Amino acid sequence: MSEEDITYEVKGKAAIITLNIPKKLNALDGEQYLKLGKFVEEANNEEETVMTVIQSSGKFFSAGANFGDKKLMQADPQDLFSHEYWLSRFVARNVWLTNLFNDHKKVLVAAINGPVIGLSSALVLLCDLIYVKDLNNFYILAPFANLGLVAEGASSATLLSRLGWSKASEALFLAKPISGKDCYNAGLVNKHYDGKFKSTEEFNEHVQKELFDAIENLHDDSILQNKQLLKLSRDQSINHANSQEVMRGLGKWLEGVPQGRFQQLAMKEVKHKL
Ligand code: CO8
Repeated sequence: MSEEDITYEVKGKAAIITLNIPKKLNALDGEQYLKLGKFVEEANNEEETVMTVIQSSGKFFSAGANFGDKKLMQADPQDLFSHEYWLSRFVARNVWLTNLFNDHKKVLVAAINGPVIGLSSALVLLCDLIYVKDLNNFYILAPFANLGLVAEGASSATLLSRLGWSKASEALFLAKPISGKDCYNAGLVNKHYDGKFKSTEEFNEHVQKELFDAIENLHDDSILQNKQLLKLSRDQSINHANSQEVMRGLGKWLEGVPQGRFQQLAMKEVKHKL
């Protein structure tokens, strides 16, 4: 029996979503982003939980969109330049996923075991609490400018609000990785553990335990209402960025540049500068 690529479970007051594709650095194809979104939706509707934890496996949290996505690779070449294809596979999916993360009712936690790239990094930037296994083995890479794309997942808004203009400029204009230390100094990271855990599983367990301790004896409804209040001040910028990004992104796919770049990545002809 093959192992599940993404799993979902409820433990006490938390829904736990785990990315489980370590051999591909937890890169996600279109179907897997859809599955992740459906689990986030399920977690949103849980009656007994106050937190949703997204965790991963292996050495990367997620290397972003899977450049070997079968639906993309096996598509009719004509489709790859059509509005119909990209409206459903890109515009609708990104708007939906970004909204799901932004509008999530529970406290959204990312337990980060390693680097995070592309659309996955945008989703992490929409999380409320971010715990990092080892700052020295963590970076955020938003390589859109290197792929002929534009910011996704409202990252044009969240990179600015969470890292400041200068780091957001480096990330988006120069496609530079933002180091764990820079993320920590900018206030993005709640806590890091200097690599004291031997495995990602051990780290994940520890983060869950800390979270359960932290919410013990707190009033669930106050937590959830405070989440709604806190996000009020960011909703407008996230929603505006989301719609602007997908319109510009659609234009890029119709021009055809990203298709070629994805193929080059898949053939290992190009690499990102790290
Ligand atoms: N997709 C598929 N497989 C991947 C990916 C990926 N994004 N990243 C890594 N892998 C695979 C590699 O192919 C390799 O597999 P194998 O062992 O079978 O050859 C394995 O993971 C290990 O990778 P590397 O050997 O490359 O590991 P390195 O440590 O040398 O390098 C890097 C790590 C720098 C992360 C490198 O793998 C890399 O650059 N990956 C690509 C990252 C990337 O560009 N992701 C896409 C970001 S853009 C995005 O997320 C939004 C785009 C929207 C697309 C919408 C489509 C419909």
